[in-house]
Amino acid sequence: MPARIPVVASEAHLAHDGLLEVLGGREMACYERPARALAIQAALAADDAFALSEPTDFGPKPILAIHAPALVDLLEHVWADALERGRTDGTRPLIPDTFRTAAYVGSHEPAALPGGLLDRLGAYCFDTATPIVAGTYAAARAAVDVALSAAQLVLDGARVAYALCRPPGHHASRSMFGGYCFFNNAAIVAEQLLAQGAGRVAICDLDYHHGNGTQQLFWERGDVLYVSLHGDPQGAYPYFSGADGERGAGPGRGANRNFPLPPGTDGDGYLAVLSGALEVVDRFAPDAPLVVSLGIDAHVADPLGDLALDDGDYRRLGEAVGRLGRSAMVIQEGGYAVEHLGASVRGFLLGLRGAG
Ligand code: SP5
Ligand code: ZN
Repeated sequence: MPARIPVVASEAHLAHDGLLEVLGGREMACYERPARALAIQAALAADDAFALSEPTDFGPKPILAIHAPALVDLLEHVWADALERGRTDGTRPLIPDTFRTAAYVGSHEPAALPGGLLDRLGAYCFDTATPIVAGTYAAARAAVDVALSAAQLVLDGARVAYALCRPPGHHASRSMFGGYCFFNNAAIVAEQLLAQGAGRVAICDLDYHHGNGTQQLFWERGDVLYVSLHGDPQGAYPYFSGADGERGAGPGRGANRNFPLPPGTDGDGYLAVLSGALEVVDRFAPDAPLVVSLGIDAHVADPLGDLALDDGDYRRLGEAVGRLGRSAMVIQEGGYAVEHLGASVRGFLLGLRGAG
């Protein structure tokens, strides 16, 4: 029997709950909810091919290698600050209502930010779908520890490890949260691999949505390759990034590759594009384990996506990545068809590890 696949998970995400989002002018229960991670954990715990463990505490330092201190500080203190100032009664999540967009700031920098942290939120957030509650900061910190712990297991010899991160990360950039994401778990892992001696790290992002945060973080970096398959931003969130022509800049020129997919793309169509993306990874020749940002929202049943993969296709995706013959750490991003998450993640990981 092949070695069991390590799975790192934390319970801290359970308190990132009671979430609401505003979509299409409607307030609704947030799609990004604890049941997602619970479903994945239950499916993996029921199979002895997997070995569950808890994360170790890496502290704030690896987060500050990727994110601005002001963002980390804001996320840590905004809930208590809003309570103290009587800006919330604590029964509703915090969602910014006024956004400091580039056009707003214009040329009259530097703008003094308001003292109230709730008022400040819109200077660091890009959507109305990323609610903050009392447990959000601790959950986001734990998700980073989950990702770093899984990475450590691969560095220690596992060929594949899985980080059950919640909240997800790939929409978060240096000074901006959004898209259900607060800290960019995959980017933090990539930076950590470099700090531990790697020279070239590749991130392969299979979430349905473009990882605008990851792209932005490494846009001018030649030491991190970012390759993403996603719904075409001509119609798919996050709308303002993810086109094929976005290839990076300066030393990062060519180290960013986007593969937008038309609505209705099925498993065969996805795999055909994926093989081209994996060739880009292979040519980049990373000298560190592969970092996979895995979303399950390309699934046909996903309420936010418009692609057409099924549970079995995720095993084929894992097999395709496995054929690179590299070790890999898989980091959970999105995926909202809760009843399909367990089987799809399990299939991906088994496919990735391979039979042997
Ligand atoms: C990590 C992740 O998957 N974040 C995704 C965030 C999506 N946020 C809301 C997208 C709104 C798109 N509206 C599409 C409605 C389709 N019925
Ligand atoms: Zn997504």
